[in-house]
Amino acid sequence: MRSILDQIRQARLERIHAKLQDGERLTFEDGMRLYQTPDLTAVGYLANLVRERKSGARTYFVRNLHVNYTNICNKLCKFCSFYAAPTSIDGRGYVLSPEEAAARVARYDGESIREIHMVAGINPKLPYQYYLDLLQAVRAARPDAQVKAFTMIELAQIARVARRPLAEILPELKAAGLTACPGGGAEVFSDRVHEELFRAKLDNQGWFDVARAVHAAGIPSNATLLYGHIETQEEKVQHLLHIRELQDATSGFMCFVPLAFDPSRTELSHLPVTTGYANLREIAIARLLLDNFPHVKAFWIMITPAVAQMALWYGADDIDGTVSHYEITHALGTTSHQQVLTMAELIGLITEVGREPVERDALYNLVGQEEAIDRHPSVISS
Ligand code: V47
Repeated sequence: MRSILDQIRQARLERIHAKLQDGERLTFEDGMRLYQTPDLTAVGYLANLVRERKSGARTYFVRNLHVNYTNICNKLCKFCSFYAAPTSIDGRGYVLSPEEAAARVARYDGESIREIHMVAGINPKLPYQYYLDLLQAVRAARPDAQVKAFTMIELAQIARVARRPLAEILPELKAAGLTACPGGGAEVFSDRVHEELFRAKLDNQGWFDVARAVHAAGIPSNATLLYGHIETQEEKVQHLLHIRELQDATSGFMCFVPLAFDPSRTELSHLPVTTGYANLREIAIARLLLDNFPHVKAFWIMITPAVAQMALWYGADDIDGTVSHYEITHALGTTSHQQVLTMAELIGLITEVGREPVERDALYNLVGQEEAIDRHPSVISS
């Protein structure tokens, strides 16, 4: 009978396996090899070794909800179905006032919410004070929840309208309630893809500069990769290595989130949706290349609960959360557009596959326990 070691040998992953056993860092060539082998079981086995070394059987989840405060956006990214252009006259564009955003959050009064995930379009009309008021209003409505808000793109815009350097405004945003930042806006760090799909958006170097400033201000963040559109395997490996390099410098990233591209209602609607195979492979390869990231997330809302559950054996140790109200996209290839999981469903998904559910807050502190294992370095120092 063929063992997993035979399989690793046949997939020509022996060298990578040996490196992982020795705690040696993987290279660009290793990343390419991982993409080129069709044997996902072998790649997943390796990713699971790293996952278990870092987190054991623990699978993190958070009781969270999403607020998208405006869909008006001047970046016109070809992969996005969420935005309404500032010039659009179809009436789809909206902006939530700080009070309206607070009212959305307050709707969940009586339910335990630990993280409010707040991202939106780049709306050129919003002044600096709006963002401070928004944070304060949401925070006041749910003082028990932490606010994880604003991608690097939004932060660049906030500094632009404030007409002040980021290093100056970040402490003010923090004082107003900003606890952490989500990973979005990174897309793929490739000048070619930037030019093709999101030309008007902050360039790759700009994203890194903002992330560096955010981490220097003691605000941890996530990082993402948007895959499944026009990117190449080389570009994805480069993307992961760039992020790994920045993490070496700042230690400010908590979690990596591969985001599966949903082509529906976008300018790229002719492209197919990503497969379960591709989604598991992205998670596994990210886990293997990003040796300095504490966590890798399976974002169930995009890849479906069924695939996210499998991902817990392919490198992911975080399954996001109960997520109420996600507007950016819907779960791929589904007609149900399931956007909420109850706690019981989420915990059931985790335990069914022999993993241990662990409730966390936005900073990966354990909820309901005195001690925070896995506390993030930049959180301790902040
Ligand atoms: O930057 C836009 C992506 C991101 C599409 O940090 C799309 O925990 C798929 O930041 N298909 C925003 N993705 C969302 C984001 C995020 C989401 C979940 C978890 C976390 C986290 C962060 O959504 C954008 C872009 O990469 N996006 N359009 C689309 N059609």
